Amino acid sequence: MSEKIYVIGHKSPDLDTVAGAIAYASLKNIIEKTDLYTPVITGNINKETEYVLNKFDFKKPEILENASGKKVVLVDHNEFSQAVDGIEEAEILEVVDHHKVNFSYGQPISFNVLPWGASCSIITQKYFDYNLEINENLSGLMLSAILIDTVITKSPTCTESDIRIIDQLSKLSKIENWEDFGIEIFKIRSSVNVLSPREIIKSDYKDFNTNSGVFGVGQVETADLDEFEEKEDEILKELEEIKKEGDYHSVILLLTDIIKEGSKLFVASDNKKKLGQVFNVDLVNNNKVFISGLMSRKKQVAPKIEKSFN
Ligand SMILES: [Mn+2]
Repeated sequence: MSEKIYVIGHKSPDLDTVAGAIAYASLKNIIEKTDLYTPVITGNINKETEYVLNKFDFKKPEILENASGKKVVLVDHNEFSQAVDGIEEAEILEVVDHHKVNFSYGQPISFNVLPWGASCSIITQKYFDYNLEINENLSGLMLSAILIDTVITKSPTCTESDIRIIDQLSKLSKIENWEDFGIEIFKIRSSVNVLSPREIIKSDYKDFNTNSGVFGVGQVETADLDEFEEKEDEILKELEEIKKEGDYHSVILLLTDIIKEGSKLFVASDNKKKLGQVFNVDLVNNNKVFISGLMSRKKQVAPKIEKSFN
């Protein structure tokens, strides 16, 4: 028996990472006429991912704790700081992603990065390129992931290609009104009453390295910011805790309101003045502030902080 090839997304798996691993493993198995490609995840999945997997009849992928010595394909990330433990000792065969590139590897590999709104858009396009059929459930799964990653096309990361693919998948999955369907998934994501402040911050959370240390950014999209009002103080306290534990210079939560199209920024930071300057707001006297039009961690938050703290 040949060795399994693990298709895996980033830590703190979100829907695009999980759906991307499932869809890409299945595509690779078809085109290479094998069953060695196996979708796996780095840890527990969030609520909307569980909901979508159930809805479209997919099993939750197994958790791979450590990739050391294993063959892997990376989807939806390329930075080692966001990858499964043991990645330094893994054999990386391929990367399919839509994030900024921070990757170097000692071998020539297939490296597919496009500046699109979701990994699942890139993977859907690959199915089209190979003329492969995408069944109703797989279409629904990938459509859901693209809707979440592009904030129902409202994120500045969303491209014309994503919108075309959303339309195509919506036909294939027989989900006619994808906007309503997107809001349905976001409502599940932000039923906050049952979530602890830490779960809110960590449900979709990423670390970034700079010359002046590490910062972390969590993001939660919601159809109603007011739902979070009662938890704001606890969220700020928890950010301070996480900052201490992880030796961060800053930890940030973006609560993104998909209807108002802006985000409330919550911060714990050693340098609130500098961080405030990044966004043109006062964070010295306020640990939270609403910024209109701020929707994307990837485009509007992480690169700006990296630039200013490097
Ligand atoms: Mn993604």
